[in-house]
Amino acid sequence: MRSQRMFTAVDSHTEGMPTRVVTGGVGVVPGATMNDRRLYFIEHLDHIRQLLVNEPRGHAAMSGAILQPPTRQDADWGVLYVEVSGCLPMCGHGTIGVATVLVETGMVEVVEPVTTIRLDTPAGLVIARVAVSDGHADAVTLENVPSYCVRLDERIEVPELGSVPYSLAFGGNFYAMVHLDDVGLPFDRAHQQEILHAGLAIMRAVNEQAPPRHPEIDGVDHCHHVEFLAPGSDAKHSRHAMAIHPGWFDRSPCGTGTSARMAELWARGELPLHQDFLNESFIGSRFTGRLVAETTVAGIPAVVPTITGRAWVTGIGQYLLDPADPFPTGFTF
Ligand code: PYC
Repeated sequence: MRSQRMFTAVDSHTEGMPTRVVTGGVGVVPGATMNDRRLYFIEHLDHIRQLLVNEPRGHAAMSGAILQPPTRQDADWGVLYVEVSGCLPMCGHGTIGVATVLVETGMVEVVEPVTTIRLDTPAGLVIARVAVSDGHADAVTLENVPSYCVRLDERIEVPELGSVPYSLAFGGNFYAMVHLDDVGLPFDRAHQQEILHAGLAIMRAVNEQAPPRHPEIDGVDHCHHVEFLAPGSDAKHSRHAMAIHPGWFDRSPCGTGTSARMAELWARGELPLHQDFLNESFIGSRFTGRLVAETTVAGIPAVVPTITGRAWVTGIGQYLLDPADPFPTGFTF
């Protein structure tokens, strides 16, 4: 065996969605803030993301998180989120995976019944409160970055679909929210290819005609997620299919998507603070969300969401790159 790179990782899944938590092999990414590091990583180190999430080491719906020393004094760890669609500013299921791994590997001081971990993410400080019993991380409640509604009940012209009603909100990433009924599709995994096709067409239309832009986080200026709402979804219990660029579905209920959905429901006056919101994924797994405070983002009314979910450690791996490997950045299929 010979290797020119070796990455160490603890693999996990959060309500069905993988997070490869990279604990070694990347080194410290340059940058004064975690978002500067994200932008540096995208420009200079994207081959590492590709190697870790693409086939044959990953797959078409692979996701990961690279642990870093924090760039701010009030945080315990820094995190860079990587997945097949790129390097996200924030990822909810990934944060639940990271917090679970940090506790279960003893990489943080574990306190029962609740271990609090402060994470420096590209989108801002995220606080993870891990419910721990007998050293096991039973559930994680993360306090997310401020989330806000950008558009309510607007329409977008989408080739093949016509004029589609949608709303758009930020919950760590930008989410277009569309009712499945409005594109004539059922909430049924047997129809996943048509739902994905519609989602990618809507993303393209939003990014071409009205790209969103975060007023405070550099380089957060596109929509790569469409949250298709199932019939009957409301401010207490929502079910959705989350279509993600370049062509896959979140298996988890999507932490940042749940945050965006709660910001949208709050903007409608349908979801008050301190009320549970149950969000269900395309595979039926669940997160419980709550809004815990009101705030602003560059003057825009916003809310602070919490998301509670569970993760499980699935393996520990060392991922190698043989210098003769013909696919040094893997491949997509
Ligand atoms: O949980 O925030 C999330 C997420 C983003 C993309 C996939 N999952």
